[in-house]
Amino acid sequence: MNISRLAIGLTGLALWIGPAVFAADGYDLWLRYPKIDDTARLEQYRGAIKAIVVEGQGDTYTIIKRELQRGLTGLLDQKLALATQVREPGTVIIGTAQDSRLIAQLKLTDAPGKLGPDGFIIRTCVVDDKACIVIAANRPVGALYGSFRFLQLLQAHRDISQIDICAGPKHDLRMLNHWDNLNGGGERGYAGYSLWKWQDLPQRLDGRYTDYARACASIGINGMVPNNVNADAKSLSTEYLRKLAALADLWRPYGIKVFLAAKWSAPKELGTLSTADPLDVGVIAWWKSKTEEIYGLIPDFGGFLVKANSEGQPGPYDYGRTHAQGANMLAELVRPHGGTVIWRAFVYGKDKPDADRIKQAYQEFVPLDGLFKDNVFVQVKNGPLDFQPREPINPLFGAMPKTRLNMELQITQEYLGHSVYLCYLAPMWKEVLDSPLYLGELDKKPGSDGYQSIIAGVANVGTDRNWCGHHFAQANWFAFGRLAWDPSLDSQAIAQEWARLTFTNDAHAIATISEIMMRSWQANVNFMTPLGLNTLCNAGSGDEGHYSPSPATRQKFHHADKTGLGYDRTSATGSNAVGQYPEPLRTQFDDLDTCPEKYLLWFHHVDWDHRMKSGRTLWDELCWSYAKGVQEVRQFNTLWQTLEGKIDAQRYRHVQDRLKEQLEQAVLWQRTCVDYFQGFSGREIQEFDFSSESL
Ligand code: GCW
Repeated sequence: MNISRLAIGLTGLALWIGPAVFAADGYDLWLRYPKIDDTARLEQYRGAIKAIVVEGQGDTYTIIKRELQRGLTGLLDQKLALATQVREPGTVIIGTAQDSRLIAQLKLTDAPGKLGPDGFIIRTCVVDDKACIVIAANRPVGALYGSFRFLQLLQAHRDISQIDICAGPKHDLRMLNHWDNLNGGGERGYAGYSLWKWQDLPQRLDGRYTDYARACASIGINGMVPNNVNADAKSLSTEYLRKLAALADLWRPYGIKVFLAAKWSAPKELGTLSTADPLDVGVIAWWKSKTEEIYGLIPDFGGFLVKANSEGQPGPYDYGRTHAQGANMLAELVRPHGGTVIWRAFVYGKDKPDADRIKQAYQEFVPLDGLFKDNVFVQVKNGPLDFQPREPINPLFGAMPKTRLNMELQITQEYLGHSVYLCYLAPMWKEVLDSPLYLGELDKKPGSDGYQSIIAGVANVGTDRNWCGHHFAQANWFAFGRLAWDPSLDSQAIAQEWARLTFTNDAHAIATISEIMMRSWQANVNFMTPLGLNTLCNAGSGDEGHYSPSPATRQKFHHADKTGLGYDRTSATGSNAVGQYPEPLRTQFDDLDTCPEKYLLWFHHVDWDHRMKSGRTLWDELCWSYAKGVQEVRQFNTLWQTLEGKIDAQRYRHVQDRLKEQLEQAVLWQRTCVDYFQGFSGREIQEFDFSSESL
């Protein structure tokens, strides 16, 4: 065959199979925009959406136009006109009252105040006697969020004959923390390498930076820290700040603000100083000029995130100063620029008096309440230990009434099976987000940075083609965005919405996918760390760390002995960590009879023969939990098989393979832990028959 004809033939083939191949590899996340496959809906949409009017000018409006054209062309499978005025019914008008004459004339009175700077309205309105859909906001970025939401309604086949949505976010700053190192590696990342190619910046901008921003904006994420909290001082060097500025410029129109994780010893490492004492005039002068340099390059720089005096990181304690003194020094410097200092409360380490590590953050931070400047946030992990499969809420929430606290969640599955286990995290996050202790934090006074509330999630994205390693890990990125916007949302509703956008609108598939998702977290808890156990995994900071079972090396976390199992944190005989909780939680956790069984071994050392609510002894309940966890994963495998042919083969097989591996892991966890604990209990291992349970 003639070579050039072969080449043409291959190109044709690639064009032909291209979109299908890419559609199924997960790269498009929940932004796939396939043609609506429900004929009645498609007709409704085609009748209701005929043209788009975007009157505003500027980069954000360009992005809005591009996204709507891309989305609507895909979903409706027809080209859409960009109009300048309302010529026919079915015109979609997008913008703000300031930028759009059409929107200004509608006088949407409930917009200001309720929506805030980021909210939006999507509403069916009559404009110039024609039925139109209006997407209105107070700022262009709100119109962008509204446009994404509108496309998502269509992707989920929602009825749009009379829409009236008015949505403003509950958290002002909804941010991702990337634990990425400057050399392209990352800490606790399980989806390939870091997305940020520092060596290519600022000249070369990888196309994924834009797709990342699109994905973030589509779920309302508006802030990010690109570098690891175990920071490298080099990220504050002029060379790296220029690189960061290029990213900030690219992401600004998407509404994404950049922050930096700052290393406390930077004045010594980058400068010529011999100290990093926050009260030293030379140190203050160094940070001042650094801060000014940053704002010169990035005028809307968000501020600093700091991990200090924890796990070997330097900090103000090295100089006999407190966290407040450290945070306030930086806060004063970023304040004139509207910046924020986010100071992490995840502290533990050497020279600490209390043997029970989970008490340390409270002990160090509560006495500092009222001493932090008003543009400081103290960033607190959801639980008091460290992103375990399940933890009770961190008692710092509610304990510092004069300080703004913000929650740090972990989207990356450090302790929940990396990118191998299917584990939908929204139900776990909801346990803390719904707690009155946390909800109180959202009503504190805004600071000089304008923020009343922040929420941070440790990101799970990397260079893997599907961004998150496991296709279902995308759901956790999505759910984080949704809950950051509105923490009162229901986990199952988010799961179903994600399944519709990401996979299909087929009713059986949505029901099955969301069913697996909703059961997944508890299943993982059961086969890893049931009944309030924690940290039974292997140690290590590399890729394999915190993955496999290793209870024998974790005595100090589970305290197993001949009499029983669990960590005594009671007031009478234990470490009295319960004393850090307000009433009624304190008494509830302290009492063996009222402590919820999901936290039992977190707070109590319990006799092997203790009677559980099920009627089983603790030992039998432990065996049952591990067996139940394994059984659940076995069922996920069976349920998933019912989806063959309902979703594309590529993603079907990928998930199927991971579920098989998860089952092998679950069995390994069960055997290892049950055998190990049997060495203490000396009791027989019960077998459980789950065969009568339906799927
Ligand atoms: O969960 C632990 C991780 C560390 C991490 C630390 C932290 C960034 O094992 O890798 O360091 O928490 O949150 O600072």
